[in-house]
Amino acid sequence: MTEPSEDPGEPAGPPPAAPPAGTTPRRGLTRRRLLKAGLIGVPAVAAISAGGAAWLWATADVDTAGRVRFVNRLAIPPLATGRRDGSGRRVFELRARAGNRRLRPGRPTPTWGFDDGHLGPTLRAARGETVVVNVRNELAEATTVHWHGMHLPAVMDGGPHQPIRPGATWSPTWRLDQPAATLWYHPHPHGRTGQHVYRGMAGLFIVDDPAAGSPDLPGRYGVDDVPVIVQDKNFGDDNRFDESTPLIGGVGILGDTLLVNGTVAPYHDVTAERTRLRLLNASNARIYGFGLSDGRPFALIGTDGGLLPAPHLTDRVRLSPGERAEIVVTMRPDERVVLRSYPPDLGADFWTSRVTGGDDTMDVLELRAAGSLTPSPALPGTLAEAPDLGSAGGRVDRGFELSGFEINGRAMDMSRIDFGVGRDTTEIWEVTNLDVLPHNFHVHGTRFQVLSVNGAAPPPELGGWKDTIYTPRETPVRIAVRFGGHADPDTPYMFHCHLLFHEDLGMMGQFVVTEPGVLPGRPVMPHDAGHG
Ligand SMILES: [Cu+2]
Repeated sequence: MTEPSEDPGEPAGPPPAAPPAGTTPRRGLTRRRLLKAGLIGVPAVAAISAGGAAWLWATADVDTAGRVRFVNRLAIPPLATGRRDGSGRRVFELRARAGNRRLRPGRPTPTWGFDDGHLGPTLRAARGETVVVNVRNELAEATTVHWHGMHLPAVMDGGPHQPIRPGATWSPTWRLDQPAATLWYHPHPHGRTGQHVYRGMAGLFIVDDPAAGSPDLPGRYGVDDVPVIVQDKNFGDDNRFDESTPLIGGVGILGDTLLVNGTVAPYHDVTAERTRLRLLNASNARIYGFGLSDGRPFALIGTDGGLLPAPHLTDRVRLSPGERAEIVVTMRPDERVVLRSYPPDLGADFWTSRVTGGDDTMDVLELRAAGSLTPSPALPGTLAEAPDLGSAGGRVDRGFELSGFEINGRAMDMSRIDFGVGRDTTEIWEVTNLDVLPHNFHVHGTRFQVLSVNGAAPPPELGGWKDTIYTPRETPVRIAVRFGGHADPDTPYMFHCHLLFHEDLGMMGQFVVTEPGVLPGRPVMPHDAGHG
């Protein structure tokens, strides 16, 4: 546990006082400096001397455990429930724009985001509703807004084929038809996703499903139902985000400072016995192994696509970029406990793990329980129906090999549709990471059931709906993917590695959903689809 520190109170309205820094990562010669020196990259590892390798080994990890003074109240993204239009549709407004945030003492940090210029509001709507989101781009370059985890027509998906030019407004609309889940939105411009997300463009989209007879779970937004959007940053001169991509590791930016909902060194005042945390890994490359600092177990209740069949009591949850987890933490009055990221099991060799964040320990968020806590009901024994798309051992319809920043030997080409799938069909896919490097795998416009991992039945944490899955090296992951009712032979959905550096390098492909017997068409290329 970290020593409690003075509570400076919530920063007043704009312009807020600079919050105390709070973080002092242990690191002598930073990895970042090494990388800027161009010393290392995975291919270069073999070329460096044994002594150099030992030195790099000793300096390549980050450890902030017990070193973060939690002095800043956790910001809660504003909740947006939109307005009703004349047709009964729920209408949201989002403005993509640049901003400034006082994240640390000294100068404000230039950021990007939605509405107030950093991150974005939490959009919330119910299954069965039709939503419209008017996204106005006030940035100086084109961007897109992708609805990660949403089931919707490909033209509404917000991938690289739906750029929003500066000054333009894009108004996708779709009917929400999927179980309650914690989804999110972020830019997806071709080749620039990493930069836009790193600057701060990300927000939650919570789907409710009142008709499903929602189980009795903590549900007071920002009180005992708390968004936890985790991003890692490096700060450079004048408190600017350091956007330089290290050569070491081969996964892109790994930051030494965590922001939760845009807050450095955050704490949250806990006022109920049970608190639900909606964890989102909105980082470019970092993979987290979330746990609690005193080792207490917590209940994992939901993953990417919705609630698990039943709560899973555990003390760790691994999240790769794009993945979400909902956990419920039980506390007693006056307790303090830290949500911490422990070295995640990457399934990688020692060196790769070392240089891709696999040995890093980082304090995330301190939970501070009040002297008396509102009683919370016990967790229900069952939460949702288990996915039922298939079982392991059947035929594999399609295989995906992740290797060399390509999928099946091909890099992303916006004008090439890799394959078509039939509307209202289910396919079994097998995804295998053949690289030394960590990758994961995300499919747009749908959700999937994990059938097996390396031939074995999936562990409980993979027993619910997913849309993004970590793919350890040489470990075939078999998934059953359902393609719903939105057919469009010319507008593709994406499948890709969600490590944004890899995605931007082209580790992505495109598929279309077609009516039975209809062949894939040709994508209509947007004028400004190229690199900005
Ligand atoms: Cu990757």
